[in-house]
Amino acid sequence: MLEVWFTEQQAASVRLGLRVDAILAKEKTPYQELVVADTAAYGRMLVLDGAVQTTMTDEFVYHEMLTHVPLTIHPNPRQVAIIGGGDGGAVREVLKHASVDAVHLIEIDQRVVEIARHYFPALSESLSHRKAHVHFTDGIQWIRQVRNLDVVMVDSTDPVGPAVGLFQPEFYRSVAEALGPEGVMVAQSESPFLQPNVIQTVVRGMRTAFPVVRLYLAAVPTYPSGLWSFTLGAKHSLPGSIDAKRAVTPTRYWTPAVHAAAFVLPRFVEDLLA
Ligand code: AG3
Repeated sequence: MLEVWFTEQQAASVRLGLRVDAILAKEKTPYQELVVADTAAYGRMLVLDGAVQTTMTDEFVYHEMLTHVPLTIHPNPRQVAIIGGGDGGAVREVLKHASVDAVHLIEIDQRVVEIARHYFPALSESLSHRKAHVHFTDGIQWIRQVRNLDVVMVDSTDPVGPAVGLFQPEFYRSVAEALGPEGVMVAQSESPFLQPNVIQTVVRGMRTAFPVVRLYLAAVPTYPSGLWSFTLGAKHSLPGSIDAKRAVTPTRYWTPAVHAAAFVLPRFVEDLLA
């Protein structure tokens, strides 16, 4: 029997293999190479430049933890921006917060949104919501000319290709200026096992722009090593606990208790931040 396998080269000597039932799309966009495939283990998958971005089976972990953590830390999030995230999964989660008036998605690659609208309706339907505004432009430029955002989330690819600038200290300082006085930002910051240097770069860069910088973790099985990090920057100290009245529904991973636990770091991760 013929078996087709997708392989991601996650690090110089680590690969992820997923058996593929069908390849649905494969194209070179002006920014990157894009693949959509149905995998046997994790369902439909979006791949950019060889790196798994989303699978339908584990996307909830990543999208819930990227969004609900900063949105419940902010006392009253109304204006939200997502840099990247063209699949729409993060927008879907943001819209679960009744306080949000507008969520702006800043995606450099229009083809990612078009492909998501076709192959990932459960994620991309959110982009048609009346509160959702999609901008096809460079997030680094866009963020420089906005003010008074409440929460900014960086839902980027790895720090290669189009996303490099989203890992620079200058970008975090632009985000801080674009945020209101209670503003919170979060950026996906890779794996403490396979990209510890990326975590250090993000944390150091964010510390130049925010007085409070905290790392938190979640388990995303299709991302390198399965243990994924997010770095949060805030202009104020974080609330001691999440107000039960702010509970978000429905969720499958995020709960107020998971939120609190995610900031408790294993010692080797604490050591990375020293
Ligand atoms: N963005 C984070 C993907 C990073 C995964 N890296 C990798 N597979 N090497 C996900 C975008 C989903 N909205």
